[in-house]
Amino acid sequence: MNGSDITKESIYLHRRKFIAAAVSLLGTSSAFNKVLAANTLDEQLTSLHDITHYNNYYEFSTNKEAIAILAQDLAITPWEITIGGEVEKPLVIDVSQLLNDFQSKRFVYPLRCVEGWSMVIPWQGFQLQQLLEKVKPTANAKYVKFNSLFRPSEMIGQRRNVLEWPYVEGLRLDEAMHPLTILATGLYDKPLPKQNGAPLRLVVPWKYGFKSIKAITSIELTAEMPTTSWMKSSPSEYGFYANVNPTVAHPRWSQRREVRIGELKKRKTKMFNGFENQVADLYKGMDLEANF
Ligand SMILES: Nc1nc2c(c(=O)[nH]1)N[C@H]1C(S)=C(S)[C@@H](COP(=O)(O)O)O[C@H]1N2
Ligand SMILES: [Mo]
Repeated sequence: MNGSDITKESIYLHRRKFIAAAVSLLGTSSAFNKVLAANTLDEQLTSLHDITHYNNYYEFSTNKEAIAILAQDLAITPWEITIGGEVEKPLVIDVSQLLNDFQSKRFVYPLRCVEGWSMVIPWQGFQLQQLLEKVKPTANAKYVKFNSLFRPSEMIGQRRNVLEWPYVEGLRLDEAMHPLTILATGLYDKPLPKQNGAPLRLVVPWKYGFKSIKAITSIELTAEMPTTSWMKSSPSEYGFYANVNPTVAHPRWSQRREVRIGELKKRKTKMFNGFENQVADLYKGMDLEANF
């Protein structure tokens, strides 16, 4: 084969791939097209060092810089995950099997903590939707409840009642099924660091960071809205929805601005953390101030 044939063939193959990709996009929901756009978020990534040394993980400590050290004592193999409640096909699976079953992709998302700082994190993971489809939610399922690990022998922050343990979070089923909602298994092309919630954590990019629960051990589909750890600890400050919203202040501070870790000047916080086009429909007709 001569050089020009090779060129022709590679152009041909390229075209074939392009057409195949275009066809598969046409065949999927517009929501998924928007996810692709989100995946290529054109913002500078926060450094790996900052992502792994400035953490919130109360099971270990309320000191952000201490978590990178304290979390290394956590044993993460084996790690069983239970998925049950209002589902037709409950599942108990080791996380290593889960990683085999679902192919990981890259999702670059901003993470906005309710405290007023943010980072841009290149996650690896898969859509929660894929896992939920596998267990087949029943018609009664309206919410998804997530539990974190309770193991005070290794999670020394659990020896104090700073929160009710285990850490519990929840989503409405349609939020959980949204294509932007992922289970993260890695970041920066490496397995998920322990301080970031290894081996499996939720990431919901349009909500405040506390919804993105780390070290998940069980997922339960429910008919009733679950009460989360933060709702229990301070119901007037932390609601169930926790959508990023610059116009709804926290009772003790404004949410209009945020510090991107690594920068000096504050940025304006964006509605739904920049994902308004993709998620606003979920809350049509809802009072976002009352449902904070
Ligand atoms: N289990 C558990 N998950 C958690 C937390 C926690 O204390 N325990 N903190 C939350 C908060 S407040 C934030 S801002 C993010 C921080 O994630 P990161 O440390 O990976 O940046 O994790 C969230 N998930
Ligand atoms: Mo947070």
